[in-house]
This record gives sequence, C-alpha cells and structure tokens, in this order.
Amino acid sequence: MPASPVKIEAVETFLVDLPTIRPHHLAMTTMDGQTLMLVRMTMSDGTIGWGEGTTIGGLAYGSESPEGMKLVIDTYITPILLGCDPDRIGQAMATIGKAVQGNNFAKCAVETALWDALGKRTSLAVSELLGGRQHDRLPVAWTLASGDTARDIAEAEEMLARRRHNIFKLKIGRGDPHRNIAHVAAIKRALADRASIRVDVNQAWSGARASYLLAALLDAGVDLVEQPIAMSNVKGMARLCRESAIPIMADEALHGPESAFEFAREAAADVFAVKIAQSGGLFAAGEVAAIAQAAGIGLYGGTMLEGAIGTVASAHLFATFGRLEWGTELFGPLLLTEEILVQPLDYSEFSLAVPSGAGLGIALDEERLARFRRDRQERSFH
Ligand code: MUC
Ligand code: MG
Repeated sequence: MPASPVKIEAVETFLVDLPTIRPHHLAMTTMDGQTLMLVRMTMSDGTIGWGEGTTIGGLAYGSESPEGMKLVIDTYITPILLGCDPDRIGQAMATIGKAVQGNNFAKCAVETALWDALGKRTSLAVSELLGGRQHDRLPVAWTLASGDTARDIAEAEEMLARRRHNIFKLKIGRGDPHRNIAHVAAIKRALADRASIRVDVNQAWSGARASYLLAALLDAGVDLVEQPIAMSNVKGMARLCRESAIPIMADEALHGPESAFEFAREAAADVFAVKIAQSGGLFAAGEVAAIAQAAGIGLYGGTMLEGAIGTVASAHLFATFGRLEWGTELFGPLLLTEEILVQPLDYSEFSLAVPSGAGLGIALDEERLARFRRDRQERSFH
C-alpha cells in the first residue's frame, strides 16, 4: 500500500497556565492552577491535530514537567515526526520509541494529535478509529480536595443536587492519619448511600500503616483505596490486596504494559487506574486495559487533571472498553476557571458525553487559549 500523500508540516508546542476554581490538595502538593502543554500539529492538507501533555504540580507528581515535555517534543520528537507517515500512527510511535526512552507524557501528547488529525481526515471519531466505542457516556467521579471537611461535604451536596457527580474521591495521606480517617468517615456519614466514596492516598503510607488503616477505611464505608503505598512496592500492594476486603487500585505504579503485566502477575492490584499519559499514549493505555481484563482486574478511567484535549482523548479510549466497572474521573476541565472549547463538554446525569464528531470531536477557542499562553504573559504556577 502506498504511503499517505499527506505529510506532517509543522509541530508547535506551547504552555497554557490556567487557574483552578479552588486550591486542590493532594498528599504531595497543593495546586492553585494547572499548566497544559499543548501540541498543535499541522498537516500538508491543512488538517490540524491537537494533543496535550499535562501533569500535576510541576515535578511533584511524576518525572515529566510541562516545560520538559515541550523541550523533548521540540528537540527530539518533532524532527522524527516530520519524516513520519501521519496515517501510520503505530509506525510513527514505534519510530519515536526507538529514539526516545521514557517521556511517556510527551509521547502521549503527540500520539493524541496524530489521532485527532487522522480522525478529522477520515471523518471518524477517535473512539471509532480505536476499534469502536461501546459507550456514548462515561460515569465521572469528582475529587473532594479542598482541605476542609465541611467545605468538601457542601461541594459534594452541590454536585449531587446538580446531578453532576455521585462518585467522590477523597485525597488523603497528608498529615495525621487518624484525622484523615475522621475526615473520610464524616463525609461518608453525611452522604451515606447517596454516593460512592473512594480514597486516594497517593503513596503516602508505609505498608504497615496501610494495613492498619485499611480496616478503619472499611469501617468508614469506603469502596476503593487508590495507591496507598509507594509505587515501587509491588509485594506490599499484593499483601494489601490479600489482606483487605476493600478493593485496592494501582495508579502511579502503572507506566504502560510492562508495569501492568508485573502488577497482574503479582496479583498486586484489584483495579487499574488507566491513564493515557502515564501509559505512554492511547495504544499503550489500551494494552494496560487488555492486561487488566485478561487478569480479571477491574478498570477505572484515570486522569492527570488534564484540560479538555487530554480529557476527551482519554474518553475516546475508555469508551472502547467493554467493562469499565469503576467508572472514570474525567473531570479535569471542571477544575479550571476557563473554558477553552467553543462548545463546552456535556457533563450531566453523573456522566460525560463522549464527543461524536471527527477526530477528538472538539473545537478549541484559540483566541481564549492565546490569552493564557505562558509566552504571551507573565504568570506561571510554579
Ligand atoms: C491521581 O493521583 O489520581 C486524579 C484526580 C485528582 O484529583 O488527582 C488526580 C491524580
Ligand atoms: Mg491517583
């Protein structure tokens, strides 16, 4: 088959700094804003593909920063992409993979832009290109992380009343663990059976502390515990899975199919938080999900608190999963004060509608984006 006559003409990257609606407290950092690293890929037929690489708190969460992703793409990935056939995304990503080790977030951003452009050229939604969607709407959790119990309860009540979310993830692991448990128990008491309560410890506990605290979380009525201990402690996670009646989810520990395979082999997670950026792209995240399904591990659609592009790219992939029993947490755009889409995403009835237009199926408000570009103003969040 002949190669596509279409070429990749230009790859532009830029940083966009957007404020959050309130401070967002995690075990490792507090966010007051989010930096989106955006990729704008222009094809020789005029098609434009968008991609996003976004992390949490600069280098506080993972080993790639927004500034680093931009540098990696500009310096190492773009020269390779300019010689790639944009219709052969697998081949392009394999070529990049040979020349660039690691850098999963940067790879995900360019892969997303390639999917968006291919979808626009073929008039197909990315989910259809990825094998076909099995869901048009995805359940979406909200994270309560204001740092204050009463404020978190009020926020949850508002989300329930608006029918926007009825699954809540609580960020714990910072400060006194007994106060953490009291905080979780108070929220569960207030919401009772009206909501599912899960907690994310973001690796903050030792194995011994986690064993001891999991029993208290069970008593409090928690449904799922995410990454309670260090991501490198596979044996510890396996022990917690054996000991605990609450399902244990791996998040930071999953960096693509190899780590997913290790966790499945060691029975070190009951649920996988599948993330496109952490996995190294949509192909790799699909492989993580396939390993989970083959091993009887539950699926959850995770987020790096991306803006609209990364969120919708994730939604397209998650929509292809047959069973997504733990739902998703694709609420990233709702944590930001600014709308960057011409037509906002549809968050209603406790779920997100997966866009059905060509490519990602979204249109960026480029004028608004330009106002928040770091190279056009002074503010930055770290
Ligand atoms: C994480 O660790 O899951 C997802 C939701 C949220 O509030 O933080 C992220 C990262
Ligand atoms: Mg997590």
